Amino acid sequence: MWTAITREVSPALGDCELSYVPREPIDVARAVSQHHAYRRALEGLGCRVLSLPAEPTQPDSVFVEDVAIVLDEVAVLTRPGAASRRAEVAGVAVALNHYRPLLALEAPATLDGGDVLRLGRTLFVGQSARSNAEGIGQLRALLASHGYAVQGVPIHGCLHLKSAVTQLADDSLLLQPAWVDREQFAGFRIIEVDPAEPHAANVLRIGNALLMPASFPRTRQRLIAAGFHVATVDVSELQKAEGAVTCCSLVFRGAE
Ligand code: CIR
Repeated sequence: MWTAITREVSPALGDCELSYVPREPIDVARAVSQHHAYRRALEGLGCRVLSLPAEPTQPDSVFVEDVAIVLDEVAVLTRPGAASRRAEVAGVAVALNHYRPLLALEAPATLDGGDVLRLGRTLFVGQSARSNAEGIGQLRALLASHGYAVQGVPIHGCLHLKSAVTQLADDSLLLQPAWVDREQFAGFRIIEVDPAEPHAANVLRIGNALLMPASFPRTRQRLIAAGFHVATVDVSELQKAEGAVTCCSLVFRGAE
């Protein structure tokens, strides 16, 4: 059984942080209903979904992925790179405390969960504007005794590592070659996003199931042609806040 921790959309979503996406008006009511559909999609893929209440003073708090890294053995609370997002950690920590022993990164470390791609026992971490060398170093030190390697990965032109690459199956990745070097992932079968859909690399994998935004039909077609089953969800208003599908949940095994 999978558990997914989510947080409902803040009424302040329009005041979100933005880095590589131009600001445009966000229809918060529509974002709320899209997020509702996202949670139903997670249930459809076998998750028990926890919905934390909306945080009116935390515009980006729907993007729970950035405040923790949940592994089988422990969870690590991050110190988000955007100062405006640091208050989001505490509420998710209360929820996670029921499922895993908690570790935490400390200043001057910064690190966003969106930069962390776990492939087997290696955590690849994007060297982004949000995740600094101290953050990567602290993560490495915290997880070494649990048998994880932590490896920094250069990225350019996007917010997080998982904007550029996510996992499709044990041996397969979906990747945007303009934002991350595919040579970083030697040994994996790599499918590239369709060039007309630069933001399409963010796919949420739950077991053998995949979920991606409805707005990337060409990339989805590539995945179907490669033999994958891919569910879709319309997250257009969350995409205006520079979010996609992995960022809205923390999915992990366990807890009935
Ligand atoms: C931010 O800039 O922090 C938010 N507006 C978007 C965060 C998206 N997080 C993610 O993809 N992991």
